[in-house]
Amino acid sequence: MAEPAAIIGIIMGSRSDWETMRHASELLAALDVPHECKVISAHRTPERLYDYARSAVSRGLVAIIAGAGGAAHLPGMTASMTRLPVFGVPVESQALKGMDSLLSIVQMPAGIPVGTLAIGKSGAINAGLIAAAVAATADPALGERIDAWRTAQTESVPVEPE
Ligand code: RP5
Repeated sequence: MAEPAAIIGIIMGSRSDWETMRHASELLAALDVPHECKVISAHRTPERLYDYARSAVSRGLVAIIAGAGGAAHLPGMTASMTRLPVFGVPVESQALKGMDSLLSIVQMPAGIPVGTLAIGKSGAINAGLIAAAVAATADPALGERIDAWRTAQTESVPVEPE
């Protein structure tokens, strides 16, 4: 049977971002959300970015997760070319530990929003959860899977530290 069409796009500025961004993908897979993962650099492949962002609505995506590090223009440039919600994940950089990525992504000018998550793995997981929550507004069964995921998380927290 054919794979269902992706409704969430995960894009990242480099293959080196995959170690962080795979956590968003794994979260969406756990919730059975059809998604796609692409390497698209705002600086190195600007035309690939243009084509991706411009076609996102017509291809049926409902949200985009964009992860990048350093001079992290990918989320903002993506948001400038689509009305879809864009969630930015600052990837931890070697030189500045992701503070550069965070500030590059979070300080958008009024009018072009990027929902900015935490630096690194936590941000990638939460980006997956937020994107899934967006998709769940039109998919009650997905909403129930998110509720179940949250319940399992709550039940996994021990009362005692040892
Ligand atoms: C950014 O530059 C990417 O998002 C990545 O986090 C960083 C370094 O990229 P590579 O030099 O590892 O390809 O554009």
